[in-house]
Amino acid sequence: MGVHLVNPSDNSFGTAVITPRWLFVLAAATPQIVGDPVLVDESLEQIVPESILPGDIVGISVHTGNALRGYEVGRMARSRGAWVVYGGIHATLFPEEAFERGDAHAVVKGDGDIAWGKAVIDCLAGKPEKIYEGGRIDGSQFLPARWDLLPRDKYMWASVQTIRGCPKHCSFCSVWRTDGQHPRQRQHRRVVDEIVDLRRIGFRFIALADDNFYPVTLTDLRLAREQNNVAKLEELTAIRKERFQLMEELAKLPKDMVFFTQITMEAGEDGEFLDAMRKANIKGALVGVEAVTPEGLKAVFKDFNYSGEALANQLQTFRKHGVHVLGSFIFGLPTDRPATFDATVAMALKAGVTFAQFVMMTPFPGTVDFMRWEKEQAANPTLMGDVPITRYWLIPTSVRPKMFTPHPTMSSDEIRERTQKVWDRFYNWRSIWQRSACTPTLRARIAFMFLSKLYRQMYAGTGISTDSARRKKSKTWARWTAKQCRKLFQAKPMPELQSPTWDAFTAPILQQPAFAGSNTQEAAPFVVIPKR
Ligand code: B12
Ligand code: SF4
Repeated sequence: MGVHLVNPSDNSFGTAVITPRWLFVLAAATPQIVGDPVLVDESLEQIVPESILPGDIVGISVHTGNALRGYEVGRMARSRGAWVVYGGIHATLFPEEAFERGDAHAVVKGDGDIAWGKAVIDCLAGKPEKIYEGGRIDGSQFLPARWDLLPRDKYMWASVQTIRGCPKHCSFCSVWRTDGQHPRQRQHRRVVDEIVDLRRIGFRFIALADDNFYPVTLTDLRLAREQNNVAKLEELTAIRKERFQLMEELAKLPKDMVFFTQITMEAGEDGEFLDAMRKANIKGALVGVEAVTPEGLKAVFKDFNYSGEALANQLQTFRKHGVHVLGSFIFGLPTDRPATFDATVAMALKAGVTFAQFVMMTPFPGTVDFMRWEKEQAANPTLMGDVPITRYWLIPTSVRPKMFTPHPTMSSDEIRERTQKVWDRFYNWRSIWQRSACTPTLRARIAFMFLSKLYRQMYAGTGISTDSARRKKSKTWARWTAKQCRKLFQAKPMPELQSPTWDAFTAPILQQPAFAGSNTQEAAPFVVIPKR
């Protein structure tokens, strides 16, 4: 009997940019009694059906974009006699779909760190429950990933989560609804221990897989002070203090380490925070710019962002403090007009963002936009075959439209074509060459240029492009380039690197125990053991 964890994907490139963290966290959550799980990341290579044997347990993670492929894998696994368990954001939001379309035996909703162990034990006993409520566990319960199971030559960046949840409420985003608005923060020592493990095996590029690395703004603190809300102020101050402690520890790690995270633009007002980021080697951050006009920002409930000249200044501030920005922009908002595309790319160039992504408006389940759209469609649903458009992820990718919600003035094709032109313009060789001046050496400059093209190309292969010839060419090109790029990210392993010696009085660490026996009905309670 073996356990397999599968990250489904229609696009396999042989090399991937970022490790899918859930795979290595669930590996840590797998009861020791069943041995090490087999990890299959289909963004590298697709699963080999013959590897699944009767009685095996197959855990599949689905987000909306890969749900259809996930269900295919689940049906295959069940037909081979395996137990099939789904988890991940999409399965959390649509558990019934995993049963109907993916032949599930069980679905874990929410966090899997604790619930997965129970599901495995129940499958072993031949009696899985249908639904496991994983809920939102506290930051202190997040399991460290099993990096010892990571294939060494496949990924460019590893991913480590430091915080989960976001206090904002953007209309296109599900994070605040599924992961909550209360930031769940991991203790800095646990984050650092994991990073040390990764540096030991030769990873120096780490994506901090956080929803929002800056959960407490200066405005939040000021408001709590003005309202004389002592409890709130203490809570916010403690969260902020923990962020600084983390950054202080990151700053002590080998100087060749590079971190990247996701953050709101508000951090641009907080020079102290940005300086701490720079010292901590957090060299870049994805900033959700979304729209460059006040109307656009209002449409997505993101009025806390700046527009116009103030926006350019705010983004430049990151750069001045040594933090590069990957600007993320959305096209297809109801307020967008043909002129918006040019204005956006002009702003991206003017604001000096180092990378940019231009995504097309997609109503993801669990978001305010999705609920609004579903309501509008209820009376007279648009169908594609027998699939309502509001279940677009069930439409085969070859015929799935690129946009789902009609725009008041532009057709989907127009938006797609204009978006593609914006990508082409931002990532033309000349612009990339100019931006590559931010790197210290010629080698780094060349690497920067390849990476920029790879980023654009991977997107063209899987995102906006509808032309299958272009998609195929993109994929072949991306596969080759990804392999070359990975070598640039590789570092010499440092097996001698030690974690800091932590203060014995900091909170103890929760670790998963060995499960007692195969007929255990309840997941054993987590034991508290001192670490180091
Ligand atoms: C880091 C991140 C990225 C990174 C890295 C992705 C990677 N390779 O790992 C980057 C920036 C590249 C990225 C890209 C995208 N992302 Co993203 N990303 C995240 C983020 C912030 C954290 C993911 C993470 O690593 N979490 C840490 C792990 C441990 O948590 P987890 O994955 O949730 O897994 C836990 C549980 O869900 C559960 N679980 C998960 N799988 C399984 C399976 C089983 C069997 C079980 C039992 C349990 C279980 O247990 C785990 C441990 O508790 C999430 C937000 C979030 N809070 O989830 C968005 C998120 C997943 N991304 C999202 C989106 C939309 C995207 C993009 C489409 C954005 C875009 N427009 O291009 C792309 C798609 C990329 C792709 N093809 O996968 C959405 C997905 C929405 C949806 N309904 O599908 C999310 C939820 C954010 C949002 N705005 O709503 N992303
Ligand atoms: S888009 Fe970013 S800022 Fe807005 S709710 Fe989601 S994680 Fe938070």
